[in-house]
Amino acid sequence: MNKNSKILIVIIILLAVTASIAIFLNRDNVAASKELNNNALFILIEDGVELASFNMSEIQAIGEVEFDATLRSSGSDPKDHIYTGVLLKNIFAHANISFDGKKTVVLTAADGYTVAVAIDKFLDDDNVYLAYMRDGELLGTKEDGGSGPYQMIIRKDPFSQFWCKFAISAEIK
Ligand SMILES: Nc1nc2c(c(=O)[nH]1)N[C@H]1C(S)=C(S)[C@@H](COP(=O)(O)O)O[C@H]1N2
Ligand SMILES: [Mo]
Repeated sequence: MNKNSKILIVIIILLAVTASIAIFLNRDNVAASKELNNNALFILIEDGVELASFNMSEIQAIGEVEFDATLRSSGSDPKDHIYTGVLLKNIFAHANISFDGKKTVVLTAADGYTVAVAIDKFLDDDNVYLAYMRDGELLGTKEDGGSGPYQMIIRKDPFSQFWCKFAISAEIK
């Protein structure tokens, strides 16, 4: 075997070892990020009083559905996606929070963004969702370039500026 072949074999072995370590470390990352996503809490508030909070598996158990919606990001063409989530009103109902006499639901996000949804729209049958997956992948956090862990989506809204990325709480009042 000549010198060049030996150098080549050493390089190949080094690359294989590096790749294995990367895959191994990433396995931990994937597990950690799943854990982080599942631990993310969504808080329900009624007239200024925090009444309940749920993690991702609790929200899933309330009634996970898949639905399509059109994302209109600033600076790109509208894009249809399949989202996975739960109707926001079902999460409130699950916490036994009453809709009687309420006028609006205000979503607050981790970046300080807030969106108000009128009660009629909120009570629509197939419209206002709390989503956590898009096209089969977790939405991810703001830090890792995602739009979650939770994102409030108004399916029938032609203006997705009324959607709420990084949603952490919803107050009904
Ligand atoms: N938390 C949060 N939600 C948000 C925003 C935001 O800045 N912060 N921007 C809104 C706007 S203006 C649009 S068009 C949609 C899509 O945002 P994107 O352009 O970042 O995809 O999210 C909406 N929801
Ligand atoms: Mo926007």
